[in-house]
Amino acid sequence: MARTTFARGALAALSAAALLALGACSTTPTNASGDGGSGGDGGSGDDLITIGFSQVGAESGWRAANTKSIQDTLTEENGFELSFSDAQQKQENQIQAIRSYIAQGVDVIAFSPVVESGWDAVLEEAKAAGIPVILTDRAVDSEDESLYASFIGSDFVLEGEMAGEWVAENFDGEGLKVVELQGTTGSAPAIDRKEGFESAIAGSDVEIIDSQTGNFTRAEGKTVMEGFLQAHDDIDLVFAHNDDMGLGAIEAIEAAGLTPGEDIKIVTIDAVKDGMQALADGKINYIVECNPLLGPDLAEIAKKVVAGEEVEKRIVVKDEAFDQEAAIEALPTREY
Ligand code: GZL
Repeated sequence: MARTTFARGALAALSAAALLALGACSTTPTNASGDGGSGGDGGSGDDLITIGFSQVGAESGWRAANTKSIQDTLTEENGFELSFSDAQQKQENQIQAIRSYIAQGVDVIAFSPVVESGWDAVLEEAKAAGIPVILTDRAVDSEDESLYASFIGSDFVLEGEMAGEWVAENFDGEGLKVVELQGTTGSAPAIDRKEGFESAIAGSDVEIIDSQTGNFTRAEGKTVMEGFLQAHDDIDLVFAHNDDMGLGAIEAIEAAGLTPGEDIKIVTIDAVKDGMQALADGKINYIVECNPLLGPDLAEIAKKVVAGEEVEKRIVVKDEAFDQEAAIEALPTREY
């Protein structure tokens, strides 16, 4: 299934063309290596796009794959000088990183906002400094869309709907009791996946009997699931907002002497390798993909933005879904 609004091959050709165009009208480099310099070529050649990227953290297999895609794509040979920071899932660290990129005078800033709210002030500072900002993966709830040039990411409401539709189609009429492991509180994927799942099960007799954040991590997903198992003796299914929390739930379910995928069904979102292996093994029952390979799209949009070209405000990454048979088939060639 086509993954994004760009076909992969066309994207590569466009990137090469953009790189040649940039070489012809080299951007005056700004020193993004953090030594406080401004102007000059920063010793990295004078036709590289300096880009500052603030990453959420390293909380999940999805995030590791997303970081690898960005770092493997935003390379000098592709025309970039990348400054990368890991915010350890703290908004204040992302704001600090964005301010440092502004001070360095990079050509473009990109980031995946850990939560939706609280970005207007720092985005206004970037705008005042004339530095375009690209959102990847997660959205911000800023009213003023001029604060960012483009947002590249999946449709999280649709992902929640795809998960809920599978549950309703397979279990409506059975009085199914569901517990929900939510992603990071206040994050776009947690808010939207919850919304989509609830809309898809509306009208069925599927009931969410408990819901709590596991912050997208395996450890916290396990801890919350242990609490659910102590509080409820009628859990039929776990809806986890990402594979990692689902994998933590598997550990808790097995420790309780139950069989994941059978005694308690599990539905997750991401489709990273560990989750797909659990699906192939029958411990997870259905996974909705959230493709993390955003590096090529980000590179293409960053080149266009720096070249002053119009870009799409919203680029929706296309996702698919997997049952056990599809997972077994996909695993051998899966990129992440
Ligand atoms: C989704 C991304 C989420 C993943 C989690 O685009 O923001 O964050 O679903 C990750 O695995 O931690």
